[in-house]
Amino acid sequence: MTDKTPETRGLHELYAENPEDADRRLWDREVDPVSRRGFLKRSSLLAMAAAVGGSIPFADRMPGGLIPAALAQSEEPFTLEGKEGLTVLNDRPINAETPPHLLDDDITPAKHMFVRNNGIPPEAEGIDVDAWTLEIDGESCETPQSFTIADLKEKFEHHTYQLTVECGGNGRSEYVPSASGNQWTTGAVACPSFTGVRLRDVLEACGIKGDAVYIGYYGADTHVSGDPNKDPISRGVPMEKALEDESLIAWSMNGENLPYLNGHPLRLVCGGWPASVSGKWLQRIVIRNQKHDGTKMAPPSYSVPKHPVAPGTEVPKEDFVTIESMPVKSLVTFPKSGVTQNLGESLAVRGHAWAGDLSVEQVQVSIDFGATWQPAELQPAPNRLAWQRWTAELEFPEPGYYEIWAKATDSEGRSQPMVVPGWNPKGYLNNACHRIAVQVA
Ligand SMILES: Nc1nc2c(c(=O)[nH]1)N[C@H]1C(S)=C(S)[C@@H](COP(=O)(O)O)O[C@H]1N2
Ligand SMILES: [Mo]
Repeated sequence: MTDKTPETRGLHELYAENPEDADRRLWDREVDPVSRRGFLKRSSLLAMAAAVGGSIPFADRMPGGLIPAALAQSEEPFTLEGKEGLTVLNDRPINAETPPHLLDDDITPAKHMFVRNNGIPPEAEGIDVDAWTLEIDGESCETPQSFTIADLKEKFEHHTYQLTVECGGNGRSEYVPSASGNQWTTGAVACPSFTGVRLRDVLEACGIKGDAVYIGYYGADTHVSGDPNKDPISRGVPMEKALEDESLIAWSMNGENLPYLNGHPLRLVCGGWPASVSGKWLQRIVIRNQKHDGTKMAPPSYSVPKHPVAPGTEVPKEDFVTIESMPVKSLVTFPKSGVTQNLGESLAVRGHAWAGDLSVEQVQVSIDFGATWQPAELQPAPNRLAWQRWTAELEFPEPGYYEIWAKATDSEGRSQPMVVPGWNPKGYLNNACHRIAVQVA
């Protein structure tokens, strides 16, 4: 791992002494998370240092809530490097989602791909692409091997797929009682084009023993506590998913290096499943003879109750199942919610729909709060596990306030619910219909 900068060492020491107190002293600040400009609620020192343009030697003496003058006196809103227009939900660690109208592109540009970090990313300056290695081992690996990125590029065939990656907690903010975790609305989803080698080809080159059932990943990010023995996250997928054509070890997104916050220089991408299985800053993959037992594999992480439960129910660990394929879902990406439309003119509406491992069979739209539905035009996916474009032309009968609702149905006949679906303790899998507002004048 890369060396820690002085300011992170300060933070880690504070955590070691008294995590609660360190948290309160450094991060808890009652700043309105929406209107705050410049500085962020519970900012991490790394983000703060990046924002002010250098390390902060006396960071541990900064009063909680202090907005660095470098930011307070700046007209520029706080931005994440390489990201534009994202809503930052949290920055310890950094988590940011994309407003729906910025997801309108067929292929999500890097600047609009959401960021979900469970830990502290490896320091950007410390990432040496030429020296980066990927270890393949685990009890069900016949011949453990280590590959540089150049080895991967040279030894295996390259493949490019557009892949939908959606955080399992996308939509969490709508659950009542609320679930802890990032309060994603609709923007923890993206569908960029990834290039890399097939996970299958690399695993097969190392030999998969007959008893293999699962793979697990490890990344170069570190636990927020600073404890080097803890992983921020280490998840994986069953062998069948790992061996699919579209499961990639990728170095490139949309023809460029992966963005730093999205896992540069190497990441796993298993489209259609909770994006938490797509390990970033990928350093090691283990082939397991049992279900992977890394951090955030055990319930309640990325798990839902086996059977529906009443909102607020406490669910025993043994009653959970791990989330696999994500449910059918769609977004209205054009126009932006709140537009004004002239009466008598038709409105071109569009968006995307996706359905985990399945394809989308139909998208319907409604302008009368779901009383009647009309079919949208639906394009096939460019490849399996990529979202599908839908379009519709809508006419409005009279002036006033309308909502456009969109509803997708998957290839097995399951549709999106109009209301928030089955409550679960961690607020996963909210695939309720997306809607936007239109004023017709
Ligand atoms: N190493 C590592 N990989 C990770 C994570 C992480 O925190 N560390 N977060 C996971 C989760 S929960 C999600 S939703 C996706 C987010 O990918 P993105 O930040 O590129 O959008 O990465 C996954 N892979
Ligand atoms: Mo996630």
